Amino acid sequence: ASATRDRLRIAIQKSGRLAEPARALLSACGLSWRESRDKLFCYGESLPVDLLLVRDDDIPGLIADGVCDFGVVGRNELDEQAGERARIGLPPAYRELRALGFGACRLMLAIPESWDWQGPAQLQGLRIATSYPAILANWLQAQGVDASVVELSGSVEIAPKLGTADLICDLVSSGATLAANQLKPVETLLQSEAVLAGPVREFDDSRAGLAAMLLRRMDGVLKVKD
Ligand code: PRT
Ligand code: ZN
Repeated sequence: ASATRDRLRIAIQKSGRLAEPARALLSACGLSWRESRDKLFCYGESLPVDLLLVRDDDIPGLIADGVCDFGVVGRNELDEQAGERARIGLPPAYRELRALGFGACRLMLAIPESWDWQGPAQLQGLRIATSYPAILANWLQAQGVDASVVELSGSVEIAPKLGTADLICDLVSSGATLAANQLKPVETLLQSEAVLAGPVREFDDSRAGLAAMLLRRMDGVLKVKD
């Protein structure tokens, strides 16, 4: 549970694919910040809305712990950590509030180019490398397939070549990375994009009004972009 606060805190990626578009969106909502020297915390000037610049992986946990109120993060990361929480019996601690229209990609199964794809039943008994073990395990269960999930934090696409897995489950945008590794995409597990994530419960302090205003402005900005 988060302590009472009178300023909103939004976590965004410090650097990476979502960093610039997240800032641009929040700027378009009328927010501005005084840059701090360490650049991890940006103090809101136009409104009492501060930024925390972090790794994308940390954003769901920061909201769950009440350290931040909102976050801009890929749906893939949010769903993965929600699945992980559910697996260990924790209640939902954040939810997707808005889809933001940037950072689009798909979480896909990809197999060696030389294979014929006959459907999920073909995965029985195989090893699948991924950085999204919870989403993959849920999908396999829904398909009624028993395959082993090999969790890797990076360079998932070279696992088949190294022999550590038979196929992979990874994010794809252009598909160039798969092609460069002689892999082909065959199934989409998740359609992802950057989302605004927020707490499950309503605010009961002055953040409530600020949050409502921010969402209203964001809806205006997102509508103009369509
Ligand atoms: O440092 P930090 O932990 O914050 O950053 P990160 O390296 O974990 O994340 P980053 O910046 O790479 O990605 C942030 C988010 O961008 C992801 O969680 C996704 O929601 C989204 N996104 C959109 C992508 C891609 N597109 C994407 N193409 N994330 C990763 N990729 C990878 C893909 O897996 C492949 O390896 O980029 C490579 C190029 O993709 P292709 O298909 O164009 O070749
Ligand atoms: Zn990351």
